[in-house]
Amino acid sequence: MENNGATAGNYAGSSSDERFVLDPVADEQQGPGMVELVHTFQREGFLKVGHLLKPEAKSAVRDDVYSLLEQFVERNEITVPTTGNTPRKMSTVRSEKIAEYSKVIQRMYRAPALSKLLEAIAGEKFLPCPSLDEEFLITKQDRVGDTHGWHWGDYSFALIWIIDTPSVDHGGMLQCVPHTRWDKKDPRINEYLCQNLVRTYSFVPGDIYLLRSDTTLHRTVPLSKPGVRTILNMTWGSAKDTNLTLKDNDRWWADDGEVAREELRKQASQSFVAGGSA
Ligand SMILES: O=C(O)CCC(=O)C(=O)O
Ligand SMILES: [Fe+2]
Repeated sequence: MENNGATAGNYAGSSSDERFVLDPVADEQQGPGMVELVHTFQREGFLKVGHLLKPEAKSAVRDDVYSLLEQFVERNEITVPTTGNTPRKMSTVRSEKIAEYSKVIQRMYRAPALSKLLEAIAGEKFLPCPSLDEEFLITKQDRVGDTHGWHWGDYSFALIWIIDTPSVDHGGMLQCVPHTRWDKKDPRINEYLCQNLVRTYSFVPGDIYLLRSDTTLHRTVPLSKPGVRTILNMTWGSAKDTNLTLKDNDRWWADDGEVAREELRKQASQSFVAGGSA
């Protein structure tokens, strides 16, 4: 789809981010409504928040995503040892391209109205993502078997905008195990799956969810039929993330990703030769 200049233009010209980003219903959530949202997010590490954002904000983001996909899409098919060799099979637009060429995503990410709302739900300050290569991610899954396999995020919070999704009989739902920890040397994902209940969430286009991504093990169910599932990920850190240094070479999406991807291929073939550890 063409980038909708009128929508982006309205956004750029709006006198207040607040009025553009938040639906009036967001104000009504202060009080008892908000308490329930806070508890659900604490309990599940997941919360749908699309009803709190304006349709204009969603359509401006959607137009931006389509335009970025047209220009910068790359295909990734890899398994990641630090998550127990779970697969990543999808097309992506990497963070730096989104930051540099987006029309509204970057500004939306920095809108005080948005972070204020999300901070009220999470009960913590949202800090800009410490790594510029993880601030944003667009993923498009459209082949049978496409999936964002089981993983955790390096940083505390992700806001995922569901741009396209097929119906649940195609797959593409999100599955979560909250209150779990990522040990990159020993991820034990199958143990977590055996010991915990897995929640599964379905979506319609226009849904947006907030995820406590560093302590919620999550994946998308592989597509079992051709269909299109497109999302935008915005990532924030919290206070505990500010001194985090990422040593493991598992940053397959990054600008120097070819080095990481080569390393991952090597590790995967070694663990295959050695009988596999995951
Ligand atoms: O596609 C989704 O809904 C999940 C995306 C995700 O986990 C990620 O971008 O890290
Ligand atoms: Fe994730």
